[in-house]
Amino acid sequence: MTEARHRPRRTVGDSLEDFERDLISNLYYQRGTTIESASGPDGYHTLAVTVRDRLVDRYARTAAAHYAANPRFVYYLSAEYLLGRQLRQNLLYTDTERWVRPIAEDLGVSLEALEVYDVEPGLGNGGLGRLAACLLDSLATLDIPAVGYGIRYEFGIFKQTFRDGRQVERPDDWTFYGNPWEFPAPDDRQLVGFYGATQPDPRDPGGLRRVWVPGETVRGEPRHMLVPGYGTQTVNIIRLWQARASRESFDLARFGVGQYVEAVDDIVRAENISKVLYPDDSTEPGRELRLKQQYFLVACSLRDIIRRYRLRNSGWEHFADKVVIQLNDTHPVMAVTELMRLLVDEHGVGWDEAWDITRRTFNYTCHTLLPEALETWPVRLLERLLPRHMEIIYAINHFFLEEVRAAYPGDTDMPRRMSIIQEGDERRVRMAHLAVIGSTAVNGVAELQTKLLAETTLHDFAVLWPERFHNVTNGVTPRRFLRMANPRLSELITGALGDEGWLTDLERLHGLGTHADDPDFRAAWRAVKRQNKGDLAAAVERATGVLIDPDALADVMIKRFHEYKRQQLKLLHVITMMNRIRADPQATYVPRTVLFGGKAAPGYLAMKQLIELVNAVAGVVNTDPVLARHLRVVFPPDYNVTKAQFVIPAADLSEQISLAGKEASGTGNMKLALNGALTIGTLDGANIEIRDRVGADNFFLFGMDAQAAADLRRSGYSPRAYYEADFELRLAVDTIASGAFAKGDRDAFAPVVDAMLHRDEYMALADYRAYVDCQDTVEQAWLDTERWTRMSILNTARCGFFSSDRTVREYCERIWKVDPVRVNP
Ligand code: GP0
Repeated sequence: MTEARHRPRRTVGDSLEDFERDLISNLYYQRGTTIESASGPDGYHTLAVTVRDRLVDRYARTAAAHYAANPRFVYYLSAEYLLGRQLRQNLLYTDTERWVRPIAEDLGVSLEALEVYDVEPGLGNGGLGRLAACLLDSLATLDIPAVGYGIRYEFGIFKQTFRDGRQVERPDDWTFYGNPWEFPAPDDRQLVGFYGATQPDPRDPGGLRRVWVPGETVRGEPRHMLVPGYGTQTVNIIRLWQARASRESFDLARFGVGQYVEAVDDIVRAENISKVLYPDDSTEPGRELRLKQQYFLVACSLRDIIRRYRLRNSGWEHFADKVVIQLNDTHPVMAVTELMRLLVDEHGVGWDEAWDITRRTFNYTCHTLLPEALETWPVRLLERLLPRHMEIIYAINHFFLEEVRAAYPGDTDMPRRMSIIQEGDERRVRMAHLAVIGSTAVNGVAELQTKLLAETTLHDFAVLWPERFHNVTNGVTPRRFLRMANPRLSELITGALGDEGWLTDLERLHGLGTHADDPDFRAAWRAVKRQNKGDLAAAVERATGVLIDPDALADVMIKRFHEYKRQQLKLLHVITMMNRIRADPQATYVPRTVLFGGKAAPGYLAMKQLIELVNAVAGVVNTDPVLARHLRVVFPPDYNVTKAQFVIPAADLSEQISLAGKEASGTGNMKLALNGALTIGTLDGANIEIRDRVGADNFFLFGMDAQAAADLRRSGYSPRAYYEADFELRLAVDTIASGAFAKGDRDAFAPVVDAMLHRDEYMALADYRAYVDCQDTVEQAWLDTERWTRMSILNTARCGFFSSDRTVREYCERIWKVDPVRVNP
């Protein structure tokens, strides 16, 4: 490895001629075909591997630089990643698009036509998975030695289709045509145990060291994908584990007596572990297979981390200096117990030293304020599935509670509240408690959420260990969400600022501020938005058959369907607009297109009904000649990263209307504002920080703040009272109840009406009036085109803070304490 002759050299040329030669050779030798007979997938795969090879060179040099420097590494553990399409990204990061265009043109194919084969790996649900991808992008861009670990689900997030307006889920067979971006690394496979029993270790009689004899073992095989940095040589990797049956799983005896199917039972069971992503966002289904997935990820990744540590280090004294592990939410928190087990049981490190190493190694990010999103696992399940880990949890808890009792002598309630074990009919393990106890730093993802975490969910911990609590406000990568998604605006920005430096130093967007008052620049800004809206209109028509007017106000709500996010509030506004037009068809209205995008968890019936209602409302609005003159409602199915990249550049208005105190951060809010959409939003999550930066004049604020919402709840909230008191609200709810969206069937949406009037868990009705009035203010602002454009420019100009580069820098300085390692060209 250190010998010069073994050092990676540049093996691919970097001229157009080299690229073209490699393309033809890859088509011939990798796909076994020629230009004359190549299919679309042949073309895509060939282009993909040709671009990929440029990154392999950089990766080899990165690996060599890291090996030589033996630096401190960041290991990011996440059950979800939403990486988005790879082809355009890698063309941009290798600066080869300028060659591909003319070559493709020569051959009579377009890049766009090949791109349809570029399937995005949908290995996540929503914000949490996309954040993981943005952070990896920024880590590489900032030359931080880092590896992302995850699961290679065979089926990612389901594909959403609509049948009669109802969400129908189809499997996401994303590897069907093969995935040219990943490299198998079968030599790095790991063995993972489950079930079985524990016994004393003769080497440590009566001590804490024990032996676990698993009842089942499964292999984890890694594949990695390359994660290039922008404008730098660094290429990091993400390692995704796939479950494979261990060699002994094939039951020869059964095969021999003709039980062919039964003979592979164990293989099927083992390989099921990485079969499918759980499609629940922010709710915890708590099934055994999910816990198996979590432990599988953790066990494989920790062994790999230790393997990598030992390449250049020995002993354990330096482990926590060379390794920092970030736990993305509670999903990988079993890593805390697994590292203890590896150190104590397998490597004979004493408990106290092992605990010190473990605690120094881990940090934990909490992404929620919803109690139902904080995972707990039944003790009985853990005892069965991971018996040794349960013992270790008891031991950790024992020492922890001693500390609590010492800090609060005589207080019996405190140990009960802080314990890792939640007592009750069914005793459960609180993963968030284990995470905080086992970590050096705990962070929230926006200022308000961090504050509320410390005041509510994790209050006792924040009092005991205030130094552990940090805020690191989320960010988004400007490469994917501005440069790639919005090339026209990027060009305009680069023209105004003089160079592309803003792409890696997003605060430079401030320089656009002075252009906000230049009429020519404003006109150019508007022209870009108008063109983007034209593109979107064409895509929406293809997807839904509905024509939309590119000059109408593009009002978008794109996110998972969840009650706390309040799509129902948006819908009440749509119905109110409808009712106003019907009441006075001759009046003038601001033309508006309302675009919804998002999936509901397959078991979340209330949200699936709401999706059905959105589609039903769209059906009525779009086909009524009077309504459709002013208003369109569209809901293209299967919202994902690829579609986000189409919608976000075309948006005028960004809907961020969660009940204050519920949305941890939001990141779509940042992407939209960065692309010049104005936000209508509550004081929730990162909305607050966006408003602070873009200025109150350039943000449409409405509704209760978190305090007012909590007060209202405490005083006994009655949605009915709001319904009775507000004529337009009553009319909107009654319109649904009347069956107007179900061909007169009053029962069809009765559960939606019932939920609004009798529960309204997230107090949409309480914020309705403020919201609708604020939408009127939006329309006043929209009519003043020059003013709107100025606001739009200022949103982009002042959102530089929300780059994930800034987020990663904060993690590096405050939590990870890591330094960059430069990779030479
Ligand atoms: C939070 F708890 N988030 C969870 C979860 O299970 N899944 C998930 O996507 C999201 C938050 O809801 C968020 O506010 C946040 O910005 C994101 O995590 C990244 O921190 C909006 O998606």
